[in-house]
Amino acid sequence: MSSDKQSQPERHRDLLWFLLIWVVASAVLTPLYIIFVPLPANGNSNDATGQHLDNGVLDAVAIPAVLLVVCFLAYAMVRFRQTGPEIEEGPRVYGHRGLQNVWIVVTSVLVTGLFAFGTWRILAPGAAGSGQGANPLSPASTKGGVSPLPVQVIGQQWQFTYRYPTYGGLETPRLVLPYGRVIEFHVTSLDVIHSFWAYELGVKADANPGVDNVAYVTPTRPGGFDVRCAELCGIWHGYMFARGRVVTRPAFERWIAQQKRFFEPVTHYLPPYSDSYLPPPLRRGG
Ligand SMILES: [Cu+2]
Repeated sequence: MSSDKQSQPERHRDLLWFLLIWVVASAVLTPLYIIFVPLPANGNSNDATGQHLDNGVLDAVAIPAVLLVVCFLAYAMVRFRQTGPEIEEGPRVYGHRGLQNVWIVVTSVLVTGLFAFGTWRILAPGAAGSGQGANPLSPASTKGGVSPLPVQVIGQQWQFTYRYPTYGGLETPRLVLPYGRVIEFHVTSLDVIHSFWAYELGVKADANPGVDNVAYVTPTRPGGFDVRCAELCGIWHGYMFARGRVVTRPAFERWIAQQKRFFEPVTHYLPPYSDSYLPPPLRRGG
C-alpha cells in the first residue's frame, strides 16, 4: 500500500504503532545493554565506577537514538512493502514544521545535557580535570586530609617498574596497592613513550621521558588487575604486561617490608628519587 492512499487516521495509527515499538524496544534493550556490557570492571576503584557511570549515561542516550533509526527502517520495510508487479513511488515530502521543531528541540536538549554532564564529570573531585596530568589546571582534592600514597611508575623497554618514595625510594618490578587509600601515580619513562594501563582500576596514563604525569585512583576492594603498556613502544611492546594486586593495609605493609629486605643489597645503586630520570645517552634514541 502506498502512503498517498492512506487516510489521516491510518497515518496516525502507523505513527502510534511505530512510536510504541520504539519505546518498548528502548525500554527493554537499553537496560539490558547497560547491565550486561559493563566497561571496565565496575566497583574495583573510584575511577572504574565513575567510568561505568559515564558509559551508562552515554549508552542511555545513544541506544534509543540508534533504535529510532533501526525501528523506523524495519517498520517501513514490513508495513509499506510493495508486493505487486508494478512498483509505485510514494508521495514526495516537502518538510514538516512540527517534526522539524521536535528534531531541533530534542537534539539541542541531548547535546546541551551531555555537555553539562561531561563538564561536571571532568571537574568533579577525583575526575580527570582535578589535579591530574603533567600540568594540572586545578589542585587535587584529598579526602579527609589523608595524604595520598605516591607510587612512581617507570616505563622502559619493555617492562614497568615501581618506586615507593615514602618507603625509602624502594624500586620493585611488582605493583601492589592498599585499598581504601588515594594512590597518586607519577608516571614517567626512561626511554621511549609508553602508556601505563591498569585495566580493572580504570587508569590509563601516558609514560613519557622527562615528564611527571600524575594520575589518582582509589582502589575500593582487594583483587588482581592487569597492567599493560598501551602505546606501541618497540618490538616487545606486546609482551609488556604484568599482574598487579590490591590488598589490605596490613598486607601491604608486610609486602613493602619484604620487598625492602629483598632489594636491600641493590637499592643503593639506584639514583635518588626524582620526578623523572635522564636515561643514559645510548637509550635516548642512540
Ligand atoms: Cu608499549
